[in-house]
Amino acid sequence: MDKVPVDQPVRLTVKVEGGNVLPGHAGIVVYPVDSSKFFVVAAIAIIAAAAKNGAEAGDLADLRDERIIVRTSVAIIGAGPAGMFLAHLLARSGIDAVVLERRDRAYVEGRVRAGVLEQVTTDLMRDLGLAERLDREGLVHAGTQISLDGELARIDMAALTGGSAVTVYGQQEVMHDLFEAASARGIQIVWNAQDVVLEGLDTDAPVVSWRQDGEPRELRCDFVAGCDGYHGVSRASIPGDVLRTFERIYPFGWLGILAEVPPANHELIYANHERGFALASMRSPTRSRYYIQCGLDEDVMDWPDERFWDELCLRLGSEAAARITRGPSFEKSIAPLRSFVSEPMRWGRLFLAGDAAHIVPPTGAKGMNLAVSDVMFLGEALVEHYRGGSASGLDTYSSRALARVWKAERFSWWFTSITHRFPEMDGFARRIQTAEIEYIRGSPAAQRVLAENYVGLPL
Ligand code: RFL
Ligand code: PHB
Repeated sequence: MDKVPVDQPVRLTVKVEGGNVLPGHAGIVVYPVDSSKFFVVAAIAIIAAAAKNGAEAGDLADLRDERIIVRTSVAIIGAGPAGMFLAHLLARSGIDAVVLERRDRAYVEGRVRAGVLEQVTTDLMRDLGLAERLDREGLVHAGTQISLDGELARIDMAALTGGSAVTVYGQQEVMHDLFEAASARGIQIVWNAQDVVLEGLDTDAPVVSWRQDGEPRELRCDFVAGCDGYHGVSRASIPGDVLRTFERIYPFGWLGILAEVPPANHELIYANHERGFALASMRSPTRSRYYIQCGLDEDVMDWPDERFWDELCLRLGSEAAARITRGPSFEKSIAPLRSFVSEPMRWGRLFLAGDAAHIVPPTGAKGMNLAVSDVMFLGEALVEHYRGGSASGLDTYSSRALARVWKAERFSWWFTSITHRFPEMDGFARRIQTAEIEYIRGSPAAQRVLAENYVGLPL
């Protein structure tokens, strides 16, 4: 009995003879780590070790304290967009994977984050059979508006990029679709996995351990995909002398609200105003998402709805403000802005993907889309490894992913720098900024550069 699928507590029995294990009498209780299926391959090894220590049939009760050891091909840390898209990519190719998530499903699905999906992301959702609701409810945007001190100009992204567009569909909806399909497809997710520790990453037998309801658990695997976001454990498991990090912290944040009111405009408006940046976005024809640049030390409590609406209207200018419908916000939060990249994105058998490896300021709407392109590269490399035994995709993963990451970092940094008010900004800096936006408005070439980055560069 080498591989045992476990749906519920199961008693395996084996006979111990002269330190060897034969089908027979000794017992071990194996608990599932989650309600989903696990393959327990190490039970015999535990019993064999105990037998060598003199244990006999019927004498193995203390083995219940042993770690439950399960085995999979790829351990995925984190059930955010990176982890879940990778889980689906691997499942489609029949590669075993287990996703370990620190929080519960409601928490992950409830996080209000991204809103704009690149074509690469929507194409992948279609390819994975996850796009039924996206195709029904997603709002395809062929253009976007840039406002300078209240004066609007449209960038026709589709015309400038040969027909590419972005789709407004909230990250919460994406996560919902990923989780629903995961249950239907038997993708294993362990929720509430506490104190995850990664070991043996520089060997060919990595081990992931964690606590489940206080009980120790262990997962042996061939590879670990570190998809656990900026604050996760994966990047921190890479030795400091291997990792190089690059960072810009911006001296402001975004105060964002969600309100059940129709959007001001059918396309997004990115506004540069002398009082600071503002963004008019949406989630649906009846739900709006608005942001304003704010100080890092500000408190949402100091921003009652009326103050927010007043400031938003000022920054968007009278033309857009006239179309704003005010209403009570049901979500209000402040997010800091950061550019961050860690290199390399691979160490031994650990592969970082998404926010675990890099962060962009949200201005370019790139964070989740980059997480998706990372795992497309990684998924392809893992499939190549398991199908043909070739390691070349795994070997080039880091450089391939980083090449796209840095271009998105550049774009997000640049778009942030031309649309936000910086504390040290003097007259010269402000005039350079307005000249840059005026140049974009007047130059199809400049518009095209913006558009092709915004809709997403090719893989
Ligand atoms: P996530 O989403 O942070 O998921 C990581 C998961 O790992 C879990 N985790 C652990 N699990 C086990 N053990 C541990 N030790 C763990 N530590 C952490 C976490 O609980 C979590 O579930 O990373 P991922 O998958 O790389 O996805 C990244 C995206 O979520 C992020 O880049 C985007 O939300 C960024 N973003 C946007 N991206 C876009 O592409 N388009 C947008 O329009 C866009 N707008 C935004 C955004 C992010 C924003 N905020 C709040 C940062 C707007 C905002 C305001
Ligand atoms: C959003 O709708 O949340 C959103 C849209 C565009 C961005 C960032 C966030 O650039």
